Amino acid sequence: MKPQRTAVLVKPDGLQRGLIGEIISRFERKGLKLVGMKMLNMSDEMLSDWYAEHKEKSFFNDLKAFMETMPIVAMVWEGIDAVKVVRKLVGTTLGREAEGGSIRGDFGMSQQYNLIHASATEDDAEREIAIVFNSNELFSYHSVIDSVIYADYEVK
Ligand code: FUP
Repeated sequence: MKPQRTAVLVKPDGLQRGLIGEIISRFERKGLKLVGMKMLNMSDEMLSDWYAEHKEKSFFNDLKAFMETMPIVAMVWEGIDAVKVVRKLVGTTLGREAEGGSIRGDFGMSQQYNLIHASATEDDAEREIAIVFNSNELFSYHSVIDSVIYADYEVK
């Protein structure tokens, strides 16, 4: 099975709440590999591309304005089925209904202030990664713990 890459943003509320370390730690403990990370202010143009599927929605401008209030932390995580795995760790959109044990379920109450974004599909992941990262900002490296994270047959 080929590892996938998926995009994560810790949003302005996650930054304010001091949850960056907690979030990174959850993904690390799961066995995912960090292959890119940066802090940036997302421009209106970047956000319009990022949230293109919500362009016609009533909350689109509000959401963009919120995302522009301060820097966000963007990351790319790698692993087998990483898109699905990260979405599960993140939890459903509305914090107050998200499953306990998930990031939104453990730390959030809101729909807009839901702390974190994670790519919904492999195509979204590819598109979103390209919005924020240049190819020389993404890394491929051997992780010494891979041999205890996956069985040999899973990574062949
Ligand atoms: P998710 O994939 O769980 O991040 O959520 P969606 O793609 O459905 O929504 C994208 C972002 O829009 C969410 F993070 C929160 C925000 N949103 C609102 O602010 N209001 C809404 O009514 C729905 C979504």
